[in-house]
Amino acid sequence: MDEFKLNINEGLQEKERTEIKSPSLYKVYLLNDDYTTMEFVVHVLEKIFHISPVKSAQIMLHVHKNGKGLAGIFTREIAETKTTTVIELARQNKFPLQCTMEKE
Ligand code: TYC
Repeated sequence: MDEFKLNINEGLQEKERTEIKSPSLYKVYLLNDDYTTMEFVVHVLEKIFHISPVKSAQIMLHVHKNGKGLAGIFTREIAETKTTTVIELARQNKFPLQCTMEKE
């Protein structure tokens, strides 16, 4: 990104330079609860976050033991969509699973 910023402003006067900002990133977390099944959480990690079955099981167990775990890091709109999709899918399946996002 830094190299790109240098290139597009190459040869321009300070007042002519374009300000280029990298998008802010957001961490998406799954939270533990006593009712959502382990199988459903693994399914969510595989299908919504495109994480392998082995890694999904590891993340699910981390959340189960520690209360919270990172599912992924995304730009704002993608993080919002993933968070909403997790909660909708959980409610359709009558699970209280919670998903939150935090600015990095
Ligand atoms: N604690 C749940 C159980 O014992 C499993 C679980 C894991 C639930 C991770 C939510 O984000 C979660 N069935």
